[in-house]
Amino acid sequence: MKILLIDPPFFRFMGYYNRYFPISLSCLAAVLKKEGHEVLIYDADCNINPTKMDFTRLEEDYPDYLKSVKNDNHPIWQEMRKKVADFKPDIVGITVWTTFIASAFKVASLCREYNKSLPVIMGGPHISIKHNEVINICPDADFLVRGEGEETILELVNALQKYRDTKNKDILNKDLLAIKGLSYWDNNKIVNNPIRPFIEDLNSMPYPARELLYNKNTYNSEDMGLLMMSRGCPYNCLYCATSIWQRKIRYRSIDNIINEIKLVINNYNTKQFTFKDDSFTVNRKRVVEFCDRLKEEKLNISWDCNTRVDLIDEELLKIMKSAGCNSIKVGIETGSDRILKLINKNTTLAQARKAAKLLRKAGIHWTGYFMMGLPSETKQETYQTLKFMRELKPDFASLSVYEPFPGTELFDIGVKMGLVQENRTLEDFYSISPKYYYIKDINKRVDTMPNEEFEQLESEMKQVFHRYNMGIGKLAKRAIAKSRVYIHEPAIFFDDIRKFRSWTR
Ligand code: B12
Repeated sequence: MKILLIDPPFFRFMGYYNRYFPISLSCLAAVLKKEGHEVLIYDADCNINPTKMDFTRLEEDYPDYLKSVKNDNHPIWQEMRKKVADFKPDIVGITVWTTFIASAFKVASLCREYNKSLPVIMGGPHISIKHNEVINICPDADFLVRGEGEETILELVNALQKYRDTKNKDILNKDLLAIKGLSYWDNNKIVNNPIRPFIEDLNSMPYPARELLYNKNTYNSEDMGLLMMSRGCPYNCLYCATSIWQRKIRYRSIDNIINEIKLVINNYNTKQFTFKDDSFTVNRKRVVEFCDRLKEEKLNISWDCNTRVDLIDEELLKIMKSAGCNSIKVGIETGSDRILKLINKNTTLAQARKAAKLLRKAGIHWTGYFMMGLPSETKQETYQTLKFMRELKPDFASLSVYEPFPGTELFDIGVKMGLVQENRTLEDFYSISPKYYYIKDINKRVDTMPNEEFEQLESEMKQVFHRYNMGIGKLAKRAIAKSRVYIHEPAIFFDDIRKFRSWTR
């Protein structure tokens, strides 16, 4: 079967940088390819010529995004029509996150425009949680895959292939009913098959099929270095939407990861890798083993990762740095111990102070992630966050405004507080700004102050963070952290300069 896997356009509509290839679709593509299917991954959000880089201002462009999504003649939709018509898929798969759901629905409708009976499959974090809503409001989604997708999509594609060959509807119905993790309409009835257990051995999965990315030459060597070493996270932060992984962490073996790294180096000459695991250092022993292997194998790569303030220590940072770690991102979130407790972060301000000190001492470039606008957060607490950021002095400070995502405990708390709307309609997704998707009353984003006051506070915070990051010393430190990569591939240096120029615009 010919399967087209699509990552819907989002950042690209607004001119923002985005070169993360979709790991999800590459994992699915690899499994389908192994079974003999012909697959193409169309990352329609890849934008190598950004005009904007300051993501703290992204929300200001959401009205443009909504306008573009609804504009049938937008060049991105014309490109998509052509892509679909050129590839002539038998099946389409679309990844869906809450933020870009309107775009995902539009992609589905364009596929249907190409061929009325083209089976459209949707999966991803939003579908895993809100499948009951999506199946009712999106007329163009035939099959929804909940949770981990590799085995489900393969069984589904095989069932659809059998149906194409036999035209036997009874066999198809029987096959569909046996596919765990699948939801679909059977006549006028929604069928939610039982959940699918997690893949027990992640090593049994083929490596993400980067080679099946449409226009793969668009990505530079660094873009291809995106990698996940584990799935899941044992922590229970109430704002986090990874409930599909159920707080259970599964690891790939170190051998398996090292071999993927070697493959990426061989195929794309990659020097800089990014490990996107939720909490990279959750298992200290494994990290040490991994670093030892990187050194033993003399892979000589640079890499960055995300972790928590309570999962690092001086010795570990030394080991990581000596194995090439050049950047670490940690969630500080807030300057208020009360809010830390509220979001169940299970860390304290004292631990954040200690982590900042250790990271500085280790000489590793580090980013602090901060949040504002959590339910019950007062203006004074938001200012505490600002003060705390200045005290910790991260090399880069990232600020996001809290948004309630379905499937999180804070979402349910928001529903109880009357701040969050549990369900949405198709029209809502096309007309409401993504930052308000599940906010009940857009004039009441938070419960502690009028909206106007909150927007003023938001704008002030974003400006301060932006100015903070623009410091010349900070920029120099970032450049130094990546210097090995720049020497290895000067094109990445020029690319970063272009990014910087878009960022300051
Ligand atoms: C890397 C990443 C990013 C990267 C993007 C990289 C990219 N293009 O892939 C960046 C940094 C840009 C990013 C930004 C954001 N992110 Co993010 N991100 C992640 C992260 C850490 C990893 C994603 C990943 O590759 N996972 C590994 C793959 C294997 O898992 P998966 O994507 O879930 O796919 C599996 C299944 O879902 C399913 N599946 C997925 N798609 C499909 C499609 C089909 C057809 C089928 C059958 C199955 C299927 O099968 C896959 C394989 O098993 C996840 C957390 C996580 N651990 O997953 C958050 C996550 C996806 N992000 C999230 C959020 C909220 C955001 C932001 C809104 C943050 C912000 N406030 O700015 C932005 C929005 C960006 C956008 N495009 O809209 C949420 C999404 C919640 C939701 N309800 O949609 C997550 C789950 C984090 C969280 N814990 O809450 N993010």
